[in-house]
Amino acid sequence: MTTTTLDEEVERSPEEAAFDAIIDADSRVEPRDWMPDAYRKTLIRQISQHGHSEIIGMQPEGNWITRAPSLKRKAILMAKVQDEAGHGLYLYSAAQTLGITRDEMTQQLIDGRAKYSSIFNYPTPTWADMGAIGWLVDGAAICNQVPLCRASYGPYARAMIRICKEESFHQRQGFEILLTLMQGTAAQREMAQDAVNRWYWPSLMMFGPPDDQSPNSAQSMAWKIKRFSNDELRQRFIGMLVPQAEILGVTLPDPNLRWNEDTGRWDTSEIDWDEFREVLSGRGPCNAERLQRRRDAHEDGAWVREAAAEYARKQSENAQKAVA
Ligand code: FAQ
Repeated sequence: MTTTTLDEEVERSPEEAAFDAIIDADSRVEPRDWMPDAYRKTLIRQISQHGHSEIIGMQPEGNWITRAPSLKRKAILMAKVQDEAGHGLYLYSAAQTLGITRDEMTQQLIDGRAKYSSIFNYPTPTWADMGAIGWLVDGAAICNQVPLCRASYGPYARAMIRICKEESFHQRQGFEILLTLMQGTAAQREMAQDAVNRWYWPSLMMFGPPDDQSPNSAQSMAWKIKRFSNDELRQRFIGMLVPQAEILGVTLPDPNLRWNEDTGRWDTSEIDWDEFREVLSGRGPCNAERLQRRRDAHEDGAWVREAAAEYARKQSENAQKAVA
């Protein structure tokens, strides 16, 4: 917390006091401002993980671009996957303002040292998975990310505004895919329900561990990076899904799901946190495949990076000659 005792007040440097004042006033910290090392580190961790999630997150849907059931669906899916690449780039740019380079972040990802969202380690065997990803995964992303538009770090908060607008479109296209399937044949309805069954629990895990096992939450909330706890947002997400599931005609795969008037919360079955930990430690259904694909793409793109660097070198050489 930025609240301090009198003794601490005396010891605070002018820079620390200025930083605390920005946080207390709900204003924005900008790259030029002094900030505590731990604040900088936490932001680099969260923003780079978030950027990696967008980049790895292109793969499960990229898998369906060549097999989308119509030209219109294909065009929409391509646009969505391209949006995700764009989100990755805004986020990497925001992280770069904190002093880490894009190369360092990429290296951490392809070496397997960086985390990315657990959700992208699950397979996409049917077209209905495109609907379930849009509805559930983008839905969870919006719930988690709208409050990040008010994060205390300016470049992150501003990147999130545009990202959230695009995620809303993504969520609606997923909902519409599922709605179309649910209004189709019995086999299509079954395919939609099966996808919802497979993505529901992993989408709840996207919000992170329960509050009492979330080591970063308290400090991130004190710094106003996170505005709500993992469990609060998970509850909000369930509340959003319940009426939408009814409109779709799908069943959320939790027999214990019900609104509890006394607690003012949704009662649910226990989330399988062992599965979450397995996925985080690299042993999810698709972890190895996702990382290998990212490594291959990086190696295959080496010639593009070399050509761009050479072009930039020539441009700057020409500019210098023109000045001389
Ligand atoms: N997966 O103490 P906390 C998207 C890690 S983008 C993997 O609670 P924190 C768009 C956490 O990093 C989806 N790791 O941590 C899209 C920490 O590890 P560390 C990504 C997870 O940071 C849609 C440790 O566990 N969104 O979907 C996960 O306070 C469709 C302890 O956890 C963001 O990144 C997880 N699910 O809260 C793209 C949003 N949960 O670093 C394509 C921004 C936790 O200490 C298709 N991030 N961990 O070793 C956040 O809001 C936060 O970082 C949380 C975690 C809420 C994810």
